[in-house]
Amino acid sequence: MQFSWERNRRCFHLAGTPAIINENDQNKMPPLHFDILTLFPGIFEGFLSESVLKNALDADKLRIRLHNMRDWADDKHATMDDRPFGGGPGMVLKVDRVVPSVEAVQSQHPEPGRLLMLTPQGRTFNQRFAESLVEEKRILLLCGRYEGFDERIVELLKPEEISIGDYILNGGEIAAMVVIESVMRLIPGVLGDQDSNQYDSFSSGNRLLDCAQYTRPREYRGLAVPEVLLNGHHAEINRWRDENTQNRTAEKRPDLLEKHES
Ligand code: 6GU
Repeated sequence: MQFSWERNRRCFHLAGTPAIINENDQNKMPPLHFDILTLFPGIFEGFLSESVLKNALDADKLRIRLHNMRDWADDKHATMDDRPFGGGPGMVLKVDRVVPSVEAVQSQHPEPGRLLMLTPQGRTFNQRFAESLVEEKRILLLCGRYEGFDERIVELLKPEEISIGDYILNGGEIAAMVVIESVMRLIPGVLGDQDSNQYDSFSSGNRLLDCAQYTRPREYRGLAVPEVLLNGHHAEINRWRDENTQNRTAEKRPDLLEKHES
């Protein structure tokens, strides 16, 4: 991918040179496609142009289109928000701006994408949810700002409302990045080692924390690496790791053990 943003009229298109997809090649999955609707597309710039995500876009393992929601505001000030009826602090995203922008993006594709609205009111995002998203063809991420969305946006669009935790951010952009990064790791072939995400903490292969890891030097400031990891005895190493996983989880995240057992 050349990181010059192709400015279409309403969106930046970010993808590698589209690979020629051989329809007969059953092994080639069509790339997962994210549409992002935001008032601040620039927030995503560095995120999409570095490291694993850049490589995945270059390899056409996923495609991302960034849309500036403001492009659907037709008055000269491009007003996206307004004061809340009934008074109170903050501004509310306007239903007559947001709904047409979502509909326009959805209609760019033959089938609508799975619509996720990033909002602190949403259900908390987790690894299981990420695993369900990687099965999709298209996902539309709708990022809010200010005090929130006019409630009629939710009534009309019926999005899945997603939060990334119980704290307040200025908008949904960082949450959208969290969703994209956690999902793209699950796309086959994105990580170097095919299996390297399978046993990640919280994944369906491992609902517990990872075991402790060490690398050289063998001793640092009087702290030695556990002897068992140095002896090359794989059965013993695996036993130590299983035990370490249980102990670490019991100590740091006992709530995960309770869930694991039930
Ligand atoms: Cl998705 N949006 C905002 N504004 N704040 C949040 C959030 C989302 N998730 C946690 N806090």
